[in-house]
Amino acid sequence: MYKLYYALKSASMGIRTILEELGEPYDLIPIALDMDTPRPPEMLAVNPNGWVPVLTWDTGAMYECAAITVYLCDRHPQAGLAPSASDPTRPVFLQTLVYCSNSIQNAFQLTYYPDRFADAPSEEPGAQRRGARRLRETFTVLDDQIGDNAWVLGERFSALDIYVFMLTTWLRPALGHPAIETFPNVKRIADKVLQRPSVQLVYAPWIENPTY
Ligand SMILES: N[C@@H](CCC(=O)N[C@@H](CS)C(=O)NCC(=O)O)C(=O)O
Repeated sequence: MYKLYYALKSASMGIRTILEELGEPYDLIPIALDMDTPRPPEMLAVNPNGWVPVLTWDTGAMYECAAITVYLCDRHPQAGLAPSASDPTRPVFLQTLVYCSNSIQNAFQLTYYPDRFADAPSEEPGAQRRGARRLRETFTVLDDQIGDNAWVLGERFSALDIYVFMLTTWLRPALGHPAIETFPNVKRIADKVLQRPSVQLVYAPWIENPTY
């Protein structure tokens, strides 16, 4: 039985979607995104940063959304959510997942948490503007990589498609972010991922109100 430290709007929604796709039982532990609300000590023991997602199970625990994604896919290979180590698409699976986490998520962080990147409050709007431009740059690289592919990896659906979908739910033109229509290949895949029952369940609050 998995335990997922969970908050709406956060990267923990992607991990919950993967657990739904795997058909694995899990408990959600609700966490306030606001860092002023104290985290449970057992969560902080795993992730001293206090961020979600944190995943625990009978014999272990970990954080970092991309790493959890790989771990879950490898632990439950029968679901076919990731190419195996010997599959020719494994390198691009890992590369793209790390790019999403390291470059695209980082650009989001500049816009959502500018205080972590600016030396003074007066410099925060500059960090936000740079983050919004960085979103355009990094999503464009992903969009070009996808090209005419049916899914990010080509013909095959994978956890990477869920990850990319999750990233698109954070795009807010009202915050200066590019609109998803700017990246038609990403949008084509996000639209298909949205149809999956797992996504309809987990993202119901976002589907009802995309600016929730
Ligand atoms: N690199 C981490 C980032 C996790 C992260 O930024 N989580 C956000 C929600 S998406 C969070 O917990 N935010 C609270 C905060 O950072 O103050 C991951 O991918 O798991």
